[in-house]
Formats: sequence, structure tokens, C-alpha cells
Amino acid sequence: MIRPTYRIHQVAELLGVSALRLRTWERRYGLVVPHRTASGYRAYTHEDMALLEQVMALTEAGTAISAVIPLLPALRKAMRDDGAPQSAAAVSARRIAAFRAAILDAGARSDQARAEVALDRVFAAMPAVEAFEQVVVPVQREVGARWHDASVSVAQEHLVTHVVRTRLVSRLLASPPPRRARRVICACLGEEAHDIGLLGAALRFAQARFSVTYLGAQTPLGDLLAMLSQRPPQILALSFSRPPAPRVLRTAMAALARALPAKGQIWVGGAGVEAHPALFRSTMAEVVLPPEWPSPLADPLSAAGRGARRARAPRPPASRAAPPRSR
Ligand code: B12
Repeated sequence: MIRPTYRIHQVAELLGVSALRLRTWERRYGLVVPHRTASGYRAYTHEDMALLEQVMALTEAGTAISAVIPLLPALRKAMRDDGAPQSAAAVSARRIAAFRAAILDAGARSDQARAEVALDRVFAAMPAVEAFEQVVVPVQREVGARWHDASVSVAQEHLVTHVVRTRLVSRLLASPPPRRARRVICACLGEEAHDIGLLGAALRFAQARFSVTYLGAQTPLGDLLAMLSQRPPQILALSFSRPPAPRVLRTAMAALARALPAKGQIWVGGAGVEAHPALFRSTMAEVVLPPEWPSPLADPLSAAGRGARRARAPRPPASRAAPPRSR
């Protein structure tokens, strides 16, 4: 198996620590002595990076590096015992900022390999849903802002979005198997080409042990209606970066609601919904405004655990109207 390794400048960038400090720690304390390539470059492994991350968390919390050294054997043992990614709460704000900066920098340099390394580090460090919320969403929005002021080209935006998208799709494929017959169809209607937010929602549904049918961008309304009749889901999840014209939206949503089974629900999210919640509520859809995620998306990891013990149909919060049920 080929094990990916990182050069010292990549480690420095990803962890938000200078290369000089890494060399000093290595020379003075023998703290992470990486392998060397045939040409003599330092080649850090995932394990080296993980250990350095732990060390940095301690030094950032105020522990002197000399006091961290005696802890190294225990840190190494803890890493062997528990290889699972930490929660975002355990990853410092500084590291999260460094992750975001590394991806944006890779985009600015048009360096796809670098963007891939940076995103792989993010998903190795945090559970997928948290990596999405803490890193992917702000990065995509920043790319949009830079694209808007012309400091990022469309090609560079495509590069970052492609790398992000492939990672999200692979996380979706690696989700735990669905536990019960709860199915969600995720789609963007009509001309809507933005599907990264939808992928994030799909990840949440998958973590909550839904069976996810992911259709992605630009799904024709007629085809979606046909699919709903052919294989009805419990939830239809739609993402809108902008709202369609109100009349078009209401007509489409009414047709979709009629095509769903009696207890079916339509959940809508995306920047277009966040900007015009009243319009979407008037269609009787369940409006999702992060960070207020309705159950079971609020905490997909614990929802997965609960799902194993007892079946419970997802419900919109009591204050919100359910979608129309009549045909
Ligand atoms: C990448 C991108 C593209 C890519 C999309 C590729 C893809 N596969 O997604 C491409 C190149 C196709 C594209 C095209 C266009 N884009 Co564009 N794009 C972006 C960009 C940079 C990032 C989008 C993104 O990934 N956002 C991050 C996601 C994760 O955020 P989010 O959708 O808000 O999701 C959050 C929540 O809303 C929620 N959520 C989202 N969906 C759902 C669904 C459900 C069910 C739930 C529960 C939750 C949920 O989850 C997330 C948080 O947890 C944005 C910038 C931005 N600010 O977003 C511009 C942006 C959205 N694009 C914009 C524009 C103008 C366009 C174009 C019109 C450009 C053009 N002239 O052609 C076209 C329109 C294409 C079309 N027909 O839709 C504008 C929109 C302005 C507006 N509101 O009108 C933006 C804001 C850029 C800008 N600063 O001006 N774009």
C-alpha cells in the first residue's frame, strides 16, 4: 500500500506552525523525526502529523514543549488505541483557520495536489459533518467572495469546488449502512447548479442512517415527480442558492407535495432559503436554517446511535407547519 507523506512546508502550512520550529523540535527534543526521501527531504506520515497535532494542542493550551516531551509515549499509545478523528471541539480554532487558509492558498496557486492534501488532512482530523461545517462551508463562501472581487478566477473556483466535491462524495459513500427503511431523495431543482450544500445535507442524512438517493444539481421537475411516484421517499430534500420566482416555486412545491406519500415531507435549505424563509414557509416546506438543524440532522452521530435502539419518524419542530399531505 502506498502511504501518503508530506513535505515539511506542507506540514507547516497545514498545522499552522513554522518549518523552523518543526526543525528545532526535531533537533532539540527528537520530537517527530520523519523518514527521509532518497533525495534527503523530510517525509512526514499521517501518524507523524497526528502526533504533531496533539503536541500543538498541548502547547497552544499553555504546556511548555519541554513538559510535553515526557508525555510523548502516552500520546503515541492513545493514538494507537483510538485512531478515530477527533470532534471539531478538540481541534483548535487556530488549526481550523490553518486548514481553511491552506485550501484557499492551494486554490490561489492553482495547485490541485496541494488542495487535495489539505482537504484530506481536514477529513482525517474531524468527523465529516464537522469538517463540512467548520471548513468546507466557510472556504466555499470565501472562494465565492474572492471570485466576486475577481481575486479568484472561475478556473480556481472550479479546482477547489472539484476537490471539495470529490471528498464529500467519497465520505457519503463511506457512510454507515442505513439502519431502517427511511429514505431521502436529495436534489437541486431545474437550473440550480450549486450542490455542495446539498451534499453536506446528504452527509447528515447518511450519518443519521437514512438511505440517501442523491440526484445532485439541475434535476428536471418532471423527472423528479416521476421518481417520487415510482419510489417514494419519506423526505425530499431540496437545495436553493437563489429562490425561483414565487409562482414557479409554489407550483413546483405543490406538485412535489402531491407526489409524496401521505407522511412525506419536503425539507428545503441553501442560501436562497436563508435569504427568503417566509417565501419557502408559504409553500409548507420544512425550512432548514443552519445552525438550527431539525432532528435527526441536529446531531447525526448520536441520531445514528438512537436509531439503532428505537425507530422514530423524523418530525418538523412543532412550531413549523408540515408539508401538505392531500393529493
Ligand atoms: C461553487 C460555486 C458555483 C459552482 C457550483 C458547483 C457545485 N457543484 O456546487 C458553479 C460554477 C456551477 C456556479 C455557477 C453559478 N454561480 Co455560483 N457559486 C459558487 C460558490 C463559490 C460556492 C457555492 C458553495 O459551495 N457554497 C457553500 C455551501 C455549502 O453553502 P450553502 O449552499 O449556503 O449551504 C449551507 C446551508 O445553506 C445548508 N444547506 C444548503 N443546501 C441545503 C439543503 C438542505 C435540504 C438542507 C437541510 C441544508 C442545506 O448547508 C450549508 C451549511 O450547513 C458560491 C459562493 C457562496 N457564497 O456560496 C457562488 C454563488 C452561489 N454563485 C453565484 C452565481 C451568481 C453563480 C452563477 C449565476 C454565475 C454565472 N454567471 O454563471 C452560476 C449559476 C449557475 C446555476 N444555474 O445555478 C452567486 C449567487 C448570488 C445570488 N445569490 O444570486 C454566489 C453567491 C457567488 C457570489 N459571491 O456572487 N457557482
